[in-house]
Amino acid sequence: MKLFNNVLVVASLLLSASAFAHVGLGSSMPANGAMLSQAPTTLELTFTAPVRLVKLTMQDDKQQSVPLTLPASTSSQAAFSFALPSLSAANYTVNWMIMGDDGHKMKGNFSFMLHDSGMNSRSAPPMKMEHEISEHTAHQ
Ligand SMILES: [Cu+2]
Repeated sequence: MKLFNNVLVVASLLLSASAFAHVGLGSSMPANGAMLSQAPTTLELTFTAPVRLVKLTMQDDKQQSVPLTLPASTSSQAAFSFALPSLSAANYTVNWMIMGDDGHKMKGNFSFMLHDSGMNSRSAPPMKMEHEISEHTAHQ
């Protein structure tokens, strides 16, 4: 009976995994959770299959939008690149919405942090390379 229950659990896990096997964001530049000390000049998104980018917005943690120009092309592509205006130190969130060739819309977001270059900060925070973005408010 215990074995039977375990088989059921494994089977339902497999089913739910395949239900989420749609196209998604493969990687981005800056990467999700990146801590940058130099402002990026381009934003790159690479999806796991060619998609149409339906919507793309970027905000800092004060809800100020960063203007992005979506590509004019309506054909599907896997990789997108955008020129960024000069960014100031803040936490940024990128929200994307895509439509895959199967007609499914998917959306998601990722975040990265741009730190002050530190030139005029009186006491630099201790070096800590992999803190969570949620921790970041604590060391401001
Ligand atoms: Cu940080």
